[in-house]
Amino acid sequence: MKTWKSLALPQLPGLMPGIHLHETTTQRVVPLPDTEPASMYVCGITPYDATHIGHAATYVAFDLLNRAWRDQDRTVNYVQNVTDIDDPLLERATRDGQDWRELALSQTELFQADMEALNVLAPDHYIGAVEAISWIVPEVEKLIAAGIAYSVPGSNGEPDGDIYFSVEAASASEQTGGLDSPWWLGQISGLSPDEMLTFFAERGGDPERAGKRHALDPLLWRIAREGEPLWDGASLGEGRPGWHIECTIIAQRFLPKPFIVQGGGSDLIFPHHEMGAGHAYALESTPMAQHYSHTGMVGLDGEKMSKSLGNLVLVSVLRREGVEPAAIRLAILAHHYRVDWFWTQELLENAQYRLERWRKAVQLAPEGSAKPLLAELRAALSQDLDAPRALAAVDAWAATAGAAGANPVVSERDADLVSDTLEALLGIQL
Ligand code: 5CA
Ligand code: ZN
Repeated sequence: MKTWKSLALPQLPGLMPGIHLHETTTQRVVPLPDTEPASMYVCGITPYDATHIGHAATYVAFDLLNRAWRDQDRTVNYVQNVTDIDDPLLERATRDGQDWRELALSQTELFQADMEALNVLAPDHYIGAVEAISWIVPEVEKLIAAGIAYSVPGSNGEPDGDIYFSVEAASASEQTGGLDSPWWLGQISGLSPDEMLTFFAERGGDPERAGKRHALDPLLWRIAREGEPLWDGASLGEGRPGWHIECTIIAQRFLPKPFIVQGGGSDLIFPHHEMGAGHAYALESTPMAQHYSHTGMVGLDGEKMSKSLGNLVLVSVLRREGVEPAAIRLAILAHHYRVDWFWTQELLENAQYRLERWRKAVQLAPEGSAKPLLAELRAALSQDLDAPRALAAVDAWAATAGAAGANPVVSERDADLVSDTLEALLGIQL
């Protein structure tokens, strides 16, 4: 699938130090490996509605990592999917009397325009689930042959032949260690069986489906139903893939095995990333990713912002209202990526004010001030992408640049380096 356009990154003197990132599995901030290429998969949108601030915050967070890696002069291989076939997309299309393909295409285009406006670097591979179906089918066939996937008989109006992943068959008999050991249920999320059941039911799973071997077994292949789109499934029969296997196969096809960072919002830890890791290990006997990283949830009016609840602040609507995208990005960056936070109008006003202050300050950049600021930003971002600390450093620098009574020598070179630093590391254009 075509992706969006990225601005060329300014070259900065020196390099970002070693990057440390929070690891969901161990709940610790740990150094990232420096193997080449730097590789990352971030779960993309399900395109049935427009990009809201929560989505944007997740992609801006991993954009900071992408920029940090590039500032280390690393080659980055960044893959993102688009879940352009799934139940919620079909339900919305049916509700609105729209063709599901048109809905997916129009919302994907809008997402790309939003990402471009927010100065999020484009992925190197942007892959739709539909594009991946012919790659998925033989992998599900392999899992069946290995006894790790099985067909469920029809019952209660469900047809014969849906294929499920057996979490018990795929699990290591002993829970041995960290991410470099065989997979078991709970390896990524650390959740209890009860917690898993709750999240599974809330997030697209079907614990009650009759005929499954284990309530938490996730769907790999949904056999065709009347009125639903279907694809050739070879020996599986016509149908469409389950959610987790799509991301697994796309990641495995375009990234090293294992790749470095699997990212997404914290709502994806379980079951999505847990099951994806299980599928990957079952197929390749190697872990999917070395590191799982998750962003906090953005909310509005006391609730998580979500398409299903409808409490949305849409990036495209703010843009249409004339809000500058850089201000939206700065409002996002004012929060550490791991915390949950709520969007308010005041946050946006503060961000606009901050942007103006920085723009004025850069006209007065004191000689010799840019390099220390660059070092501070690198230190902050290399420590778990600490954007609030980076923003505080720029604020402090801006305060000295504009300080009343101070009469520093204003330097154009420093102004240029500050602008380049903010653009390259924070994605903020002054
Ligand atoms: N297509 C799947 C992933 S394969 C999906 O979760 N799509 S989504 O459109 O629902 O979400 C897209 C990305 O935004 C995911 O990484 C998700 O974790 C993240 N996200 C969704 N809602 C929020 C929110 N309120 N705050 C922060 N991130 C969010
Ligand atoms: Zn995903």
